[in-house]
Formats: sequence, C-alpha cells, structure tokens
Amino acid sequence: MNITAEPYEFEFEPQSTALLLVDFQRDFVEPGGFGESLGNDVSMLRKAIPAAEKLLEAARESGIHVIHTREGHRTDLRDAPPTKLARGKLETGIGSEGPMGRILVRGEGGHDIIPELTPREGEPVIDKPGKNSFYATDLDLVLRNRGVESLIVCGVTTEVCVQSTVREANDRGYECLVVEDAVASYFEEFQRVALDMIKAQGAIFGWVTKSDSVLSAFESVGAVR
Ligand code: C5J
Repeated sequence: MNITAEPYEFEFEPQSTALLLVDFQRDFVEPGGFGESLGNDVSMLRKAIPAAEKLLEAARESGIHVIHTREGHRTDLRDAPPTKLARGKLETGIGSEGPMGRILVRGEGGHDIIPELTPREGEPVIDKPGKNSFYATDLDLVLRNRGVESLIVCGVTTEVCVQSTVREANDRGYECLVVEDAVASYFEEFQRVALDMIKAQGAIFGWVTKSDSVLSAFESVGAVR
C-alpha cells in the first residue's frame, strides 16, 4: 500500500507496520508538568493530540500494531546518567518532587501517558531512559518479534525524542513515516526544521505526511489481524 508523503510515496504493508506513539506523557504535555516548569508553552505540544487520537483509533480498528514509549527513570535514578541529571542546573529537575509527583520517574503521575492516548491492554509500552527509544530498551526485539518493518511515528517532541528515535530506526533498517500534525515541538522553528531534515535528500532518514493521508490508507486496509 502507498501513502502520499514527502519526498515521495511511502510504501508499507499493514501487517508489518506499527504506529509508534513517542512520549505523550503528562510531564511534557499537560499544564503544570515538567515541560511547563521549564518555561515551555505546552499548548504547542497539545496541537499533536487530536491527530494522534485519530491515528490511534484507526490503527486499533484496522489491527495495525500500536506501541507507546515513555521517557523516565528508575526510582533510584541509577539509569540516569549524572550528566542528564545535572543538565540545565535546574532546582527542580529529574527525580525532584514536582506538581505531578517525582519528575520523569516511573510510576509517578507526570510520567503517565495522557488520558486521551492511554495504552490498551496488549499494546507494548516501552520505558526508556534516553531520548532515542531504542537506547537501553527492548523496542527492537518487540518490533522484530512482531515482524514490524515500517513505523508510522507521532509524539513529542519532534526535534528531540521523535527525531532521535527515527534516526536510530532508520539505521536499524526500519522505514519511518513521520506524521507532521501528530508530532509537536515547543518551538515552531524546530518543528519545521526537524521535519525538513527527515525528508531531505530523498528521505535521508524518513518520510513526512499529514494524518489525513494515513487515515485514508488505514481505512482501505480493512482488518489486518
Ligand atoms: C524531551 C522528549 N524533549 N520526549 N523529551 O526532553 O522529547
């Protein structure tokens, strides 16, 4: 099957495709979370939620694999590099008590995926200590065990965890399609440039499209599982 995309059509087989939702966590996306405490305008990230919700519903209906990721750490923070903990010289940084519990710590409220996109039973949730979803996780194993070869990617933030993940996925041989209205950045400029970088030079590490194009393709898929 094909999806209209830039720089050219994205080819995929529904059975070997997964919708990957990157870090739609309360700490990044909700008012009062870690992202906002750093001075960011979370409404910029919330723009990605409606399209991501539609994609999630359509993927579930058509039986396309769905995988979620979350950035966060063990309660003892032993999986957090000291450099990451020190970065930004924050008074209230990773592991500190924030408005939604300890910041970016697994099991805390702010680490949860937002209610609009809550994972369903059977949908793998990959907990990751880094930006890149493959780093120190079993994501590759989960994908290969399901025969996944193509990823349709949404999530936050476009230039950090989404892009880090897509770059690594590309190196590992996955074909990645990034959905521009289902990914978001706190910075307008970074959103545009990050997407441009992905599709440049003949899809140097992926393709970019809009959610409507993916939804039309999913509609014609029927039920794959
Ligand atoms: C960031 C992420 N921006 N999920 N995390 O720190 O993009």
